[in-house]
Amino acid sequence: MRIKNGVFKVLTVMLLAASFVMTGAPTGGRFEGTAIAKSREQDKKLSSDLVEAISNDPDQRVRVIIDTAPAPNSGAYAHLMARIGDLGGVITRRLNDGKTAAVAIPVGVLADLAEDNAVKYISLDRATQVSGHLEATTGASLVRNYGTSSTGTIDGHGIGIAILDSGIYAAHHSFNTGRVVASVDFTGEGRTDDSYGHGTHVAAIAAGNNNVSVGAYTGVAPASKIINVRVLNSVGAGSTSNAIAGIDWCIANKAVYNIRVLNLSFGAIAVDSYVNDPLCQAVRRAFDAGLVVCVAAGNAGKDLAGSKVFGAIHSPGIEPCAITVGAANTLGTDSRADDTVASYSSHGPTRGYYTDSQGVKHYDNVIKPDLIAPGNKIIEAQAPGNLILTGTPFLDANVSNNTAREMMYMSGTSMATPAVAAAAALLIQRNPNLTPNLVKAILQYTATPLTGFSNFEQGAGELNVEGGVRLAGLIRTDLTGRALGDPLLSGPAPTQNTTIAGNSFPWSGGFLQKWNFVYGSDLILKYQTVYGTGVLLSDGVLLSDGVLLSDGALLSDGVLLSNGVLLSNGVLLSDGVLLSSGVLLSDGVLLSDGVLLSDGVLLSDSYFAASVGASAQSTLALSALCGDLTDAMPPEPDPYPYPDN
Ligand SMILES: [Ca+2]
Ligand SMILES: [Ca+2]
Repeated sequence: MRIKNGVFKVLTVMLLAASFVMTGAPTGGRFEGTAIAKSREQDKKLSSDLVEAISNDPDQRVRVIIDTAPAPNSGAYAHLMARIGDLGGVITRRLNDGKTAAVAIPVGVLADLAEDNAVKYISLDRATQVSGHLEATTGASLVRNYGTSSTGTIDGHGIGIAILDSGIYAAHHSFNTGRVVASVDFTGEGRTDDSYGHGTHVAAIAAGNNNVSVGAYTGVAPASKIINVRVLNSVGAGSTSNAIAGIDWCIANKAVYNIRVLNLSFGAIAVDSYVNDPLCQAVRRAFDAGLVVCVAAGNAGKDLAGSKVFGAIHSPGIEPCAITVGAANTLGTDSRADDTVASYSSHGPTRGYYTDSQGVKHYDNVIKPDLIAPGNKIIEAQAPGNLILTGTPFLDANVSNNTAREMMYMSGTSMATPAVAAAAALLIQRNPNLTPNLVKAILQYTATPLTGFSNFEQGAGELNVEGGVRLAGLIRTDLTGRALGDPLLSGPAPTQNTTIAGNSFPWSGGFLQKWNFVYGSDLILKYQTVYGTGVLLSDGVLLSDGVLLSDGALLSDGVLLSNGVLLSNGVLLSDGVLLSSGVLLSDGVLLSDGVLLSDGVLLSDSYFAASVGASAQSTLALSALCGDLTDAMPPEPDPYPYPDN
């Protein structure tokens, strides 16, 4: 249970008082001298946050608790109850043998009501909430107290997350105050706000606080620093060169803002091999500089007919060093038992290619995404008057009349990615020495696989912040100079499952290589060379002409390979798609899902997204933005403008 911090209230009252002085005497009847005197008299019967609410917006309906003086069977009591109704109030519950009433009522009438002798005291019915849906279902709410005396609460404090997007509406109360520590524009428009509406939503998923709706929309890392790197313009478009400039700015300024994580919720259809793709090369530079780079997988998981499409991971999600994120659908419940992969979430393998001197195309065919996270119909911060909402007004969640507290729905791998970026920030806060490779390994190892989806759809599984932060805290902090096979943990091995919302799930227990999945407890018990710098996590096992190579230099003995392996030319070596446990899907499932058999040859119900025309792409993009039409997290009205911190 979380109660608003009293310190914040005091601070806010001071700020309100200051603004009152600066703006001079307001006009309007309720601020006339006699009204002020009257309200001060009645303040004794009103809780201080209600007094503040009256001055903020007298028309706002609030939930209050009214303590009454007369006996519940008296005439005075009956008169009071009738008066509450006359003033527009609705009694929602009677408590304490009727002496206390829970009432929904316009806040502006409460000063008058408090004059009634039958009223002893009126206080705000302060909503208490365990956590918001996003925090709860990712397991983020479970790790807040996993810190140490040196880390403090695990909420991202001190860690910088760069949001490379369409800008951020920094005045939204989800970011109060001063959370956006830097804003820089690379679009040439000379602004860093968010008229498109995408970046504000993305930033709030990663780092929004609990101000609105009593924490219903708290982000995964609600105290982290937000770095607003605007690379998408007012219509949500950007160039590769803008994005590269933004990434290079983050590398150059990482020490200034302690930037440890980059969030890239954008991408383009992959054409070039990641080896030649300039955006992938920029991502690699950031990775080499010690930054974790989280990238959206893309929203091309199906065609216009709704058929599943494989091989449509966007660039730079095709880059092996990136953490490429697909979208899960939580169906609005905190439990994972009903979760699925969102229909639009792009599936692997990656299809960037290069053409050799003989004119033969060589496809990358790397297994992606790396993991999935909630991304369907997520309610988060709304930038006022934004273009997305203008075009699709039904995405308005309408939780508040205050534009600085308003929320909207959005869907897509763009929404899934910041949850993972913020999770990475929490891991780094818990164990600041983690390399980007180890962050990626931990996030995949602790992810929980969903039944019925292959690695091409969900990677290692669904984001599990509880398991990730717990494991990060067990990993030794003196990683420099470790040799292959050295102990990785500072203590005993953890229990490799996580319980969220009453359901317990095993971890995936492994992570993806370029063309297969490795698993086994030795991955967390022993230091692996792929956890270091100068290599990629995915470099541990390679294929050459269909022969597996594991020379023991990058992965220790005892690490297991899954049986199903996708060869670099797109042919499946064995008859199955990999599952995290190493168990193979049956041939029938494999075929009906339309996995590639060889380059350019597709099974009946799938095709590459690249074959879809531009207008079809925009239709698919709109469809993804609106999300799968399932149950989702419900709008939670902002009950009252709570003090902002
Ligand atoms: Ca669920
Ligand atoms: Ca609205």
